[in-house]
Amino acid sequence: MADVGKRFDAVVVGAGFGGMYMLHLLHRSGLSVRGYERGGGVGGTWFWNRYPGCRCDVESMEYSYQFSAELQQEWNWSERYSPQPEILAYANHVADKFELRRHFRFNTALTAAQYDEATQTWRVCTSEGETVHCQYLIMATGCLSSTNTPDFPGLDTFAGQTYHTGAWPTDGVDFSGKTVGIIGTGSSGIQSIPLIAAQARQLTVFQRTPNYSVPAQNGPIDSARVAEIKANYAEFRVRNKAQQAAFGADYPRRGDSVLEASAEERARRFEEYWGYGGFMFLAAFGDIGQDESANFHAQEFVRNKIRSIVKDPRTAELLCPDTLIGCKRLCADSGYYATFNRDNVTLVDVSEHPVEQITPGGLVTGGREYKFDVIVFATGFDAMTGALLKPDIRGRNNLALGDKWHAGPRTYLGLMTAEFPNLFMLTGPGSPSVLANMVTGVEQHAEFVASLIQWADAQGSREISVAQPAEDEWVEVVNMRSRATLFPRCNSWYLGANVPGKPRVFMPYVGFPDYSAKLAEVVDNGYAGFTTRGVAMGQH
Ligand code: NA7
Repeated sequence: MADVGKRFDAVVVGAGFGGMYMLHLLHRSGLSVRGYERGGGVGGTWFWNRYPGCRCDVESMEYSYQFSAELQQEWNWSERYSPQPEILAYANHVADKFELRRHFRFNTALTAAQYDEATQTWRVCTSEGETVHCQYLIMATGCLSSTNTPDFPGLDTFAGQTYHTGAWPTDGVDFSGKTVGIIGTGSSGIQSIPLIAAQARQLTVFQRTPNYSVPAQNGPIDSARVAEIKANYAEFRVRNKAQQAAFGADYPRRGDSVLEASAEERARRFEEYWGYGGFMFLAAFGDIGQDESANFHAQEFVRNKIRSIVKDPRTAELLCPDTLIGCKRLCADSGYYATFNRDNVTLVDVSEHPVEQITPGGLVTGGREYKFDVIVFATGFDAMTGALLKPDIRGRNNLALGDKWHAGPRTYLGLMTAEFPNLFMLTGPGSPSVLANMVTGVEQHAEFVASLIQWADAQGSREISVAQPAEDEWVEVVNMRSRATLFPRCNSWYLGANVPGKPRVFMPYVGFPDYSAKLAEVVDNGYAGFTTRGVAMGQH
């Protein structure tokens, strides 16, 4: 039965890695906590993204919780990069081990939340008709959880099946004997295309912008390496947290300039890093992310790889990006480019002639209709702000979060936004979030929020908020850091560029170690930038 009027110390929204750990910490510290999750189970991203080939682009030994040494030791990964089913199994294992499920209401989304100044609590409404009150509201709703399906005319008229990679059916999809169209060649498209191609009768890929992809070089996990890491997991974690993106500590990030290297050394180094696989390709030289001419050499290497893999020269050229490499998130694949050598795969460039219409039989682009049994949308997400702005969240003076953020998100540390007391975000815009190992990021935020709540509680405070100047300064810091990189120079979802009408603001904070140092400094200075207020005790 739906709860109406019940009161909790805290409500946590989302049962992904962030929400599960946040709930665990708050419950352990003695607070009454209710969790809401719109999915039917735990796992967040890994609950929804069940498309074929879905796997993490951070290595298995790194993409996991570090708060429990026992958990770290007992769990065994089978591949260097974990496939989605294994990560989902891990999330379920964590939920069982720490008895988290009983605190969550599943298949229940947050629809609205309103702050009540008089009681210093949030009134929270859900899709299932629950209305509860809580002191603290914590949005652990993920950075890539609100799917983006472009508003194609005729979308509802299609007679076949449509699927979005980010909301894949629990039972999977059988493409055998089917004629399939897929729109989108970001990470989800690049991971799923080889597997769909292997099953479908015919696959047509609609590409608006080619993306750079480096082979993941995935395979069975190296058991000797696992033993080595497990023998000293804590130190491994410390090494990783000292990295810009909080992963990849054990393979050298080279600091020298590609521009100063000889042609032979450039070729040798890029080949070595291509062979190692994944994101580390960008660490082959120190200036790929900073300098456009340096970046060009890395681009050329990948373009030449594409040309050497893809047999049809016209298709190869269409697959070659001409943008900065690493500016959009680099993709890690298993056999993506070679898939275009298959007889049953066709690439259609929609950069000049967009998808005009979905018809009952398929879709139209460039004045031609393509017929399909199934259309897959690998069209990405309303990243970072989408899930926060979906519910109607209102702070002081009935201010809507959407109105406050009409020109882009504004936060202090990616954790809170002024005028919305007692509302926290985990890995919100303005924190390293998607530019770092997400599990490390959510753990850091959950621990920070739990400590801040305890600290405020110890002072008799019932309200935590952010001082406006602290937020304004932080927004400037985030902007300044992104301007020192090449990130703002392309149309990525980091900037909201993939969603029509979304304000163009670079959302993540660049650099996990500096961010961690900032959090430590804030704590050392008595949670500088945050303010507390108590009903009984008056102003602090
Ligand atoms: P992405 O990386 O945002 O990719 C979405 C793709 O869909 C991208 O190729 C887009 O082209 C394409 N797209 C979006 N709208 C359209 C329309 N209207 N017509 C044609 N093509 C379109 O999302 P993913 O799910 O692949 O990956 C997201 C992250 O998840 C990834 O970075 C990893 O961190 C995990 P565009 O490039 O915008 O021209």
